[in-house]
Amino acid sequence: MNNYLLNGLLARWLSRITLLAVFALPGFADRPNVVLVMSDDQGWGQTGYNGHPLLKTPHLDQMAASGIRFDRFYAGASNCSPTRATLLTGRSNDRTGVQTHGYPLRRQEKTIAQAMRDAGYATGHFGKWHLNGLRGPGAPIFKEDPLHPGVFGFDTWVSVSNFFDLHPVMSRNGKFEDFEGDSSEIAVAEALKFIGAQKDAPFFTVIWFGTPHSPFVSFLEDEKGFEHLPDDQRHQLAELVAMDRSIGALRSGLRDLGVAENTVLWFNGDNGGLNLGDTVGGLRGFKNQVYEGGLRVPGLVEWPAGIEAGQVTDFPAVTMDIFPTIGEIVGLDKSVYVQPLDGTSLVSVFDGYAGSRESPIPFKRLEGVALIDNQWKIVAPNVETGQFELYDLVQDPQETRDLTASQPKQAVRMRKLWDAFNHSREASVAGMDYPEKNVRPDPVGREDGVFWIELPEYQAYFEAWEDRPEYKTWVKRGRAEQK
Ligand SMILES: [Ca+2]
Repeated sequence: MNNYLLNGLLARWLSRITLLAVFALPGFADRPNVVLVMSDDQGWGQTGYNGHPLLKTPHLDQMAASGIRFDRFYAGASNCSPTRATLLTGRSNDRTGVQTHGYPLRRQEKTIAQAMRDAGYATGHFGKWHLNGLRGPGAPIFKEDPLHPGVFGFDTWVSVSNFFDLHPVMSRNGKFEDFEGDSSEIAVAEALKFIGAQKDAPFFTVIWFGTPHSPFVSFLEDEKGFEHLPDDQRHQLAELVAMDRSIGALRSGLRDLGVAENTVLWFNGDNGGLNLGDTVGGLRGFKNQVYEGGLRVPGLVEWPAGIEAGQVTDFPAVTMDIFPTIGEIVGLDKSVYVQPLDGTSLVSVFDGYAGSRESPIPFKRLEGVALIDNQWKIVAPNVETGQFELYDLVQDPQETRDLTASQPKQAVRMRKLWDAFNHSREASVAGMDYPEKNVRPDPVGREDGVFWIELPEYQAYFEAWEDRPEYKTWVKRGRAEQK
């Protein structure tokens, strides 16, 4: 390490110690607040700061300039529910029971929300949940649902089971409520209400947007500049314009409430972009694939009191890192995690660490697997075939040259890392990480997901919802299946 870097680190450590000394007063009132925000299907290339040719995201760009921007931030999996599970637990998704979208999170897992609630934080979830084993478009969640956000540590929630769009019906701690407006702006407004109500406790707030996931529905005024595009692309980008505006509302809302300075605001995507125009910034592959385009997503962290502005890093980071990072910042006990964790704390990266990552990042969703160890990546699009590919992501970020034959030592080393993870993953799948050393059947009939239209409690709403654009075809389908 050179002297310059050492002095820089020392200065930051000293300022952090000062910060801690100032904040080490009785009680927890000055511990940092945390707001975790996640978009739904936003590709790595779909931000202004990353050079999208048409889309402007001034608020995400400002957030990037005010904190640290991760140019190699990965979703923990290539689609929705699995990534959500990795974020809440710090563990690769298969370990948690969430093998693909629509699978429920096991109640034997321990979540960041439970840990924060137990540490004295007010906890809130706003938006898309998708961890209660329900498939189909986002429906409001019943208070009797055995896997609602409250079960996993969120005391306050305004949530839907899956993606949601304009003018949604959502569930406020189990009470159904109609909303008017853009889904991202609604989620942010509800989150800010929750944050503003916290007078004594620090807050842990999770905002999971339904944007820019299908159906692609947007306000006409947000389509400016995209008029020449096909309908789906035009609406998808317009949804992102509204989402970016909601990021602006969130950042200014935190400032207006006087809490922005000591709030960790984290933004990232939940999986790679769709095959829908310019979404992945030239990377290979799309959502549901384990090439970079399916996994690499926007990733930004802003925390004025703890992160120097204007940093850009190519340190490979992943949604599994969020729990251990917040755990280090807040000082959570190691007992809050189910082991093994796959994530690692990024606090040193926030402080300017530019070295390599110690632990590799594993990915597995159904038959698609990959493992990243700094510049190296092995990929098996279908692990059943036993065929792995090897890429050097620094020399070849587009994954065009399989180096398995020309770099046999690396290929063997990476394969060993994968095999070691896979062995450990199999033990987790069998329940060996839990005190009972097995998997509790959990809960009735939802182990691999169920469409909500099949459940009697939702069928009771068919008449009320049959004209809602987001449910129309689903209600029809549900009635056809009932016959
Ligand atoms: Ca998604």
